[in-house]
Amino acid sequence: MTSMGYGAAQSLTAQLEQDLASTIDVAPSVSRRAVLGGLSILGGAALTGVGGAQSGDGGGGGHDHPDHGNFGAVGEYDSDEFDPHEFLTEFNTGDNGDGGDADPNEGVYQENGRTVREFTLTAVDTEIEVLPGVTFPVWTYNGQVPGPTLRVEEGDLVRVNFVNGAEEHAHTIHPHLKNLDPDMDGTPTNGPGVLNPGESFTYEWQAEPMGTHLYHCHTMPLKAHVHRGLYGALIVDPKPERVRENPRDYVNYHGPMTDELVSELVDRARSRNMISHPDYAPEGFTGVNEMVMVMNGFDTNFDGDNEVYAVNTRGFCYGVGSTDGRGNWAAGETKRPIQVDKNELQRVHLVNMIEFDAINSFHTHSQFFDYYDAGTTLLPTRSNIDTVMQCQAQRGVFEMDYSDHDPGLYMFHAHQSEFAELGWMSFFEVV
Ligand SMILES: [Cu+2]
Repeated sequence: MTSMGYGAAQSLTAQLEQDLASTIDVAPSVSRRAVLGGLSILGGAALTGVGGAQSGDGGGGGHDHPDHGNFGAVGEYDSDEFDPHEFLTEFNTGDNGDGGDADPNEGVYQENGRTVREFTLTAVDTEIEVLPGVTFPVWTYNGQVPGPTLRVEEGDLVRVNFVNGAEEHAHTIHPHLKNLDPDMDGTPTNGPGVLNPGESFTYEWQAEPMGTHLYHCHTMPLKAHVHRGLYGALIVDPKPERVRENPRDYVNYHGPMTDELVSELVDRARSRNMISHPDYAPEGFTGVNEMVMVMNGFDTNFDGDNEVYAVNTRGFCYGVGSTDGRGNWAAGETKRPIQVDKNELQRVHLVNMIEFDAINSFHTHSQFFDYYDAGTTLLPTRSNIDTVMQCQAQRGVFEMDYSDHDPGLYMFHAHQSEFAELGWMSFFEVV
């Protein structure tokens, strides 16, 4: 039973990728490598249950397509510079530009009685593989799309050293926060305006309100700067003490504020606050698994329409390859489902940064979730839903409980069917 399900899921991922790869239109500036020719072979093999993309002569197409071996496994991503699987759970709580490698809190210090979290974001032009064999020229913060997920606590001062290291374009950083100083808004009309290549500026933002937010470049033409990759998630954790003092600020609720409710809200704030309470576990769960998913897309022929859709940049990156259902996948496998422990609460920070399409959406199979619009309340704004819709810059938190589900693969995807077939199709693997 289980193995057939895994085979079907693998075949579906392979078939969709093959369909997209065989029809994708790319501009001369977008690199499309010969490896795409091998996808039909992988797809055919997977559909007949042969599988084994890693085996033999490098994908089964070696005789007719000797170049395949140069690009890694057929149907797999070649570059590992940006890994959507790592990005899912990487949070930067303050650093001085080394990505937090040495000490994740080296950029955290006290100043005038408040906590400062300092970050360095550098605009860099680079390339990123958005489909196996298709490399798109991106404009990035710190060389990755999405940019680093910044995570701070309510009330902190967020100090961002922005360096424009791009080759030719001016950029800014505009935060979706409640800022009191217009000079820090990161728009062409305010403060330093746009920053030309070689220029830098230090933005200072108030970490208000709590929630799942975002930052992006606000240089004209906006759609180009956003679509090319200059955006990232910005999470503000609630401060439990503040919730206890002013509980009504954290709920869309006008009934009596009982001690029980206040206590529940404080517990919920603790659960949402990874900075102060990294090991906090709500009753009934061994823990919370937090993930960041940024829905995005890429216009590979620059016609003002997306050809590839994704969550966290790479089409089908959370699809199914050759997992055995116990979290084991083939060496070098770059497409694989997101493994979730059924005993943990799954919390997703979902941000829509799609350009050129009015809306995007997130749909779970065999699962319903509670949704907190913008993450700015501690009680759900929508309960027990399996699909949520977001326009660009809309975001939210949702929580899922898989404790009563059988182990196996559960699909999730955009419920714009077209987006799903063009890359935004994924699976959770419940173990
Ligand atoms: Cu820009």
